[in-house]
Amino acid sequence: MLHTRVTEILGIKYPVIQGGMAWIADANLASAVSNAGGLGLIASMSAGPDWVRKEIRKAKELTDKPFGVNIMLMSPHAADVAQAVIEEDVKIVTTGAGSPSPYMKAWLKNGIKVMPVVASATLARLMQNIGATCVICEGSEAGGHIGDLTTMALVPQASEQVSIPVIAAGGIGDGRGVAAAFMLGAEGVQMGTRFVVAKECNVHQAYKDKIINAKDTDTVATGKRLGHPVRCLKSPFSRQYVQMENDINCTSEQIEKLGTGALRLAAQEGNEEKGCFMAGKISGLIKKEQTAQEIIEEVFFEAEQALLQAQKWIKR
Ligand code: TUI
Repeated sequence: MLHTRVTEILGIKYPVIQGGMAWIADANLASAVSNAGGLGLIASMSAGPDWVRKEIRKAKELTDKPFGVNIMLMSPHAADVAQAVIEEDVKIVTTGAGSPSPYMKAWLKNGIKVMPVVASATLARLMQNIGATCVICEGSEAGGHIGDLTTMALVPQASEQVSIPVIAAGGIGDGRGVAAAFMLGAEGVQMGTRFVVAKECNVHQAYKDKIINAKDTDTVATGKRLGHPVRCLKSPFSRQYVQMENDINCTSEQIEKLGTGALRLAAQEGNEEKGCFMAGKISGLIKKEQTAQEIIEEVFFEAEQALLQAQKWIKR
């Protein structure tokens, strides 16, 4: 059993949290992960507070275990969702794609544990200073909106800068990844892509098949020119996007327009031409659909084996 400050603080069995994946992480997936002993998350993405309230109430019916809500700070509805989680008595919030500082005081006053996703050690320290419970350090191997540092470089540097627990994210898809993250200073992990192929994940089957059939070099970071890189699987969409980014005659507005709605097309419709299939660099390792419970139990069995067997390298 891996027991850390993360399992203790969050009241969960395994030190794993599910990524707050837009258009993917709903009450069904979140409750399945929580029931399996991890921390499930509902992704608020760009949805309004009413949708988020509905999913929170659904999750409360599906699990009596802790779960949280991920708030995407670039969303036009971020402030309303930040208030809705207080009113719905959510106990744990993770944030992404920006700084949660405008909402921090209100959340902490209401006893909410806040775990911001950051892409740098500097921001990790800043989050600790404003009251974060843990910090999720996400490397650029992750799917979706990414920073610049890799998990390998970010996690040890952030671990040196903060005393709160570090949760590693980006490029972790099996027990070896968990063991490696722990060696870098993490006390928990976040997995996104591996949970996309969970049986309880309602994403379109084509999305799951694309991850299962992907090889190691099948992801690409789009959106660098617009200043918000997004990692997704290579596809007709990503090829056109990159082509437009490299074309000086294409305006930022034209590129932005291509991306609008592309994630929904992938997640809900499995649209192979126009969909943006966000996924991490670890996609090539993911080979089958499993229940959330099978995923978590397998990953942590492997992690314990890896950590125990690491002793074999030491010669006394
Ligand atoms: O947020 C994510 N992943 C996401 S959000 C998303 S929706 C979206 N779609 C299209 C374009 C942009 C977003 C899809 N995937 N992960 C967490 C994360 N947060 N990664 C990086 C960051 C981050 C970046 C900058 C956190 C803080 C930050 O701070 C900058 C600042 O405000 O100082």
